[in-house]
Amino acid sequence: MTAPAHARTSADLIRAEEPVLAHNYHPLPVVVARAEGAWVEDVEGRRYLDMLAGYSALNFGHRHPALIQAAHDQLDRLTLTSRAFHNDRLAEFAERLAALTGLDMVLPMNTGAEAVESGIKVARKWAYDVKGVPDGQATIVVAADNFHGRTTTIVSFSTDETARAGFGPFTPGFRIVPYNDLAALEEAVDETTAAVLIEPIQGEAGVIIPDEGYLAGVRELTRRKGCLFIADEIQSGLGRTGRTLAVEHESVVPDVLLLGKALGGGIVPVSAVVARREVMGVLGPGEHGSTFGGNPLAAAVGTAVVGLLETGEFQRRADELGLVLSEGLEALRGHGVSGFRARGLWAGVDVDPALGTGREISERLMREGILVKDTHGSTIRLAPPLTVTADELRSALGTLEKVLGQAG
Ligand code: IF1
Repeated sequence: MTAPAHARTSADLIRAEEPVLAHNYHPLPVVVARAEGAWVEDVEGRRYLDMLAGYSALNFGHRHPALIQAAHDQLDRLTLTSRAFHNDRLAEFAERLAALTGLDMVLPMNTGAEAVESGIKVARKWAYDVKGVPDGQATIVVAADNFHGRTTTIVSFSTDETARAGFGPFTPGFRIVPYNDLAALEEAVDETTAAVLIEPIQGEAGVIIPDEGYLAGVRELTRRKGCLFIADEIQSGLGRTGRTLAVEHESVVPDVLLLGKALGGGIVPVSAVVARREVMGVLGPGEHGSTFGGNPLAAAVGTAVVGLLETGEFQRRADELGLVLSEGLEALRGHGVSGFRARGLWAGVDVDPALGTGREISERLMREGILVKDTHGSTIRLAPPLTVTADELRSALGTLEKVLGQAG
C-alpha cells in the first residue's frame, strides 16, 4: 500500500510516476503542489517564481480570483450538455470573443491542436466551396520551425524530426517555406492554396519575431492571391506581447484566428477558431464537432477571460513590464546572454553555450527558485504571468545574472 499522495515527498512522487506514466516528457525535478499568482510551491513548501506560466496558458496568473469565481459559480450550476442542446453560456462567450478579436464567428474547441486542426478543415472546405479549388487538391503553406501542436496531421508539416519520427504516414497537402521570407511565400502560394498558416511570433522555435512588415506582407499577399491568412495566436495571443493579439503590432487582421492556452484561464482547456463569416459559414450541421467544445464551464471561464482582456489592463501591463524585461536582458548581453528576442512579457534568451545547455541553466534557476523552460540548445524562454510585478521581474533577472555568473 503506497503512502497517500499528500504524505509523499517530491522524490517519492517522481519515483512513483516512472512505472505508470508515459515518458513523453523530461520535467524539471520539481513537484508543484499549490500556486497563486506568479508563485508556485512544491510538496516540501519551497516557493518558485513561475517564469513559464504554462507556456502562456497562465497569462492571468495561477488561480486568478475572477476566473476561479466564474468556475466555482458554473460548477454549482451546469458543467456539460454536449452540443446536442444549447446552453445558456455559449452565446455570450462567442459574442464577446468575436468582438474582442474583430472577427465574426467562433468555433469553440478544447485544446490548441484541436483549434489548429479545425482551422485546417475550415480552410480546406472554404477552398473547395468558395475558392473553387478542385476537391482534394487544397494546399496549405506553413513556415519551417513551426510549432502548432502534436496531432498526426500537425506533425506532418513540422520540421522537427523529434516531433515526426515514428509517427508516419503523414497527411499530404502542406508546403513548407522559410519563416519571415515573403519571396518564398510568394512562390509557394498558388491557385490550389487554401491558406497560409503561421505563428505571428514563433514560440517553440525560440520566440522568433519576424521583420517589421512581414505580417503585413503576408496579409497583402494572401488577399492578393485569394487565399486565407490563418494566424496561430495560441501562444502569442491574449495579452502576452502587450496587445490582445500579436498581429496588432502590424495592425493586421487575419481571416482566421486560432486561440487556446490562456483562453481557459489556466483552469480548463478552452480553444477557439475565430473567423470571418464567409469562411466559418462553410461549416454545416454535422460536419465538425467535439464532445466538450463550447461546454458551459469552458464558456463561463472563457467569458471571464475575455472580460479581463476587454479592460486592456493586462495588455498594458505586458507592454510596460516588457520594458523592464528587455532592459534587464540587454544589461546581461555579453554577460552570459549572447542574444535575446523579446516582445511584451515574452522573451527567447540565447545563453552562451559555454555556460551550459538550456536544460542545465533551467535546473540551476530552479535551484534558485525560478522556473523556466529551455526551448532548443541553449535558448530559454521567459513568459511570466502578466500579473508579475516589476520587483519580481527584476529579482528573476538578478537570479539569472547570478546563475550565469556561477556557470561555465
Ligand atoms: C507541449 C511547445 C510551446 C502552440 C502553438 C498550437 C499549440 C501550441 C503556437 C498546441 C502548444 C505547447 C505544447 C506543450 C508545450 C507548449 C509549447 F513547447 F510544445 F512548443 F508553447 F512552445 N500552437 N504549445 O505553442 O496547443 O494542443 O498543446 O493545447 O507539447 O508540451 P495544445
